This record gives sequence, structure tokens and C-alpha cells, in this order.
Amino acid sequence: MSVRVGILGATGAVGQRFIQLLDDHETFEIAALTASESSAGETYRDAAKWRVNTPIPDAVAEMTVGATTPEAVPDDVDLLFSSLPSSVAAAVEPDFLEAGYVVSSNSSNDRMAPDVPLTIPEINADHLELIEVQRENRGWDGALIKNPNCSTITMVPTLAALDQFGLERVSVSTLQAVSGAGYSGVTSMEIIDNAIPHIGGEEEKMESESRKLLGDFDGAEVTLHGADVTASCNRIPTLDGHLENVFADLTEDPDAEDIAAAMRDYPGVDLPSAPEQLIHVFEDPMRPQPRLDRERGDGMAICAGGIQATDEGVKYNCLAHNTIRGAAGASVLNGELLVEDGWI
Ligand code: 11C
Repeated sequence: MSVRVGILGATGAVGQRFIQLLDDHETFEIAALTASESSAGETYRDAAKWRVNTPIPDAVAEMTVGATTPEAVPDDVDLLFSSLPSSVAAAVEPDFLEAGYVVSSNSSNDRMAPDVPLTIPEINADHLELIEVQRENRGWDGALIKNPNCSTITMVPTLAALDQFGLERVSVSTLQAVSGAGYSGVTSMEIIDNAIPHIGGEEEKMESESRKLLGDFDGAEVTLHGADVTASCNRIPTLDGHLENVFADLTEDPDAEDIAAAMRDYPGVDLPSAPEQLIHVFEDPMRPQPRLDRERGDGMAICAGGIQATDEGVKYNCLAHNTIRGAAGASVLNGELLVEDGWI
């Protein structure tokens, strides 16, 4: 089966990752690219200012970029991936949904809307059924599905593995790569020999999105998970890969080996972009490290290490590639889930 897809916001940092990940994809064929008005009409090669570390795929380089409107996207496109800035996405995604498109979006608007599935296929694929509620509420033929913020995706699979021990409270402190800020944000050169102890809105996203992802869905609504989640988010001069230090209180008292086994054994899913092993657990206390470990599972795996069970709770580190597993790869995986579950 071949599904024709479009990318909204194709020239940005995440848009470029979409193009890289969709090159030679077994199901998806890129059929439309959109960007801001100023790029519309240009070839993708001219519009993109390509910065990904593989060449622009030939099939895409000479495609003409369209404006980000439903009229600019061919009718036979079945699925749109969105990496628009959230303020733009909030304004234009509804136009595409009203026009009947299914949109798998990385943009942060609407992630916490009660009728929008916020999904990581390995964690809460069942939440996709919220699309029925969404269509009834909003009256559109299309469907909107979101993936979470990259720092949330890095941590939540490890929390899902711990939940069998009774997850009560989570504190996390992040060390986030500069690529999370996009090309127009903080650059690596600007923060060399430095760290920035604040990322606007990031802490709130981690705190709320985690609880929605881990929440129970009864067919009509998601009840947020009862654990308290508190986050402190920091930018460091790493290019790609968010590293996070997690402290978790559990009702039970598993030892470090029980915790490692729970993470290692946490099941993956059978989708084309899913890693065979979702969580890689390291015993070497010097790992995971962004530069050494972010490409595991083609950038789609989660890494964990430094696991210690103490009287005060459990502590460990986790890591994921923020623009692959944490952004474009997450949306592609959700697109694959939409196909697998028959929504496309
Ligand atoms: C960062 N996590 O590293 C942000 C970037 O909500 O998808 C992604 C923001 C989002 O700055």
C-alpha cells in the first residue's frame, strides 16, 4: 500500500527531518511540500537551506513548494505531517481538518485538548480512538493526532515501564540540545561555555503531556495519570539528543535490576519506523551520552542508564534523539499507526 503524504512546514528543522525519514519509506510517498508565503513557488532545493547531514533526496529537491493552504495540496494526498510553528499551526491546521485531511502533527498547539489524541504508539495507541470523539465535537471529516514534546517523549517510555511498580511522583531535570530550539533560536555557538537554565513553556509541557500519555482512556475521555510530575528544563551546547535526570517515587520497592529489566522488556510495536528494542539500558555509569547513543535504533530508541534504587526513590538518566524520536520520527510513527489501524 502506498500513501501519498504532504509536509506542512517542510523547510524548517523538523520539516527537513521529515524529508530525510520519508525518503524510501515503505508506505509513504512525498507528494506535497508547503512552507511560508515567501518560499511558495520556489524549488525545495532553493527554499530549504538544507542542514540535515544526508543529501536532499532527488525526488524532493526539484519539487515546487506550495503555500500552507488546503488549496495548495493535491486532493489525492491522504496524510499530512505538520511541523509548523505552533502559532501558525493553531491558525491553519483546522483548515486542513475541515477540508478532510488527516494530520499527524508535531506542533505543540492542541496537545492537551481533550478530544485530540496525544500518542506514542508504544505507550498509548488506544488513545487514537479519540478521533471518533473529535469528529463528533468538531464536525470535520479529517483527524488531528499529536505527538508530544521531545523532552516528554524521552522520559515517558521509561515511566511507562516503571508504572507497574506504582508511579507516585516524578522529578526530572533536563539537559537539552540546541537543535530543539530550531535554526532561528539559540545556536550552538551562542551557548558554548554556557548553559541556559530555562526553556520557555517546556516544563509545563513535560508536566502535563506525560500525565496525558500515561492516562487511562475509557472510550470517551482520557483521565490524566495520578502521578505528580515536576520538571526543570535546561539548554546545553549539545547539537542533538536530550539527556534527562529522572527521580521517581514508587509505591513498591524494586531493586535496580528489577527496574532495568522492566525497561529492557518494555514492549515495542510492529511499525516500519519503530525500533526493535524500545529502551536500551546501559550498565556503564558513563552512558547514555548524546553523541554516542542518540542514533540507536536509527534515532528512534530511548536509552536509559545510571539506574539506582535508593531509600528516597529511584534515579536514572534517559536520552533520545530530539529531532528524530522526539519530533519528525514521532509523527511518522503516528502516521504509520493511523495506517495500521485503518484511519487512512
Ligand atoms: C526544545 N522541546 O528542545 C523543545 C522543542 O513542543 O515540540 C520542541 C517544542 C515542542 O526547545
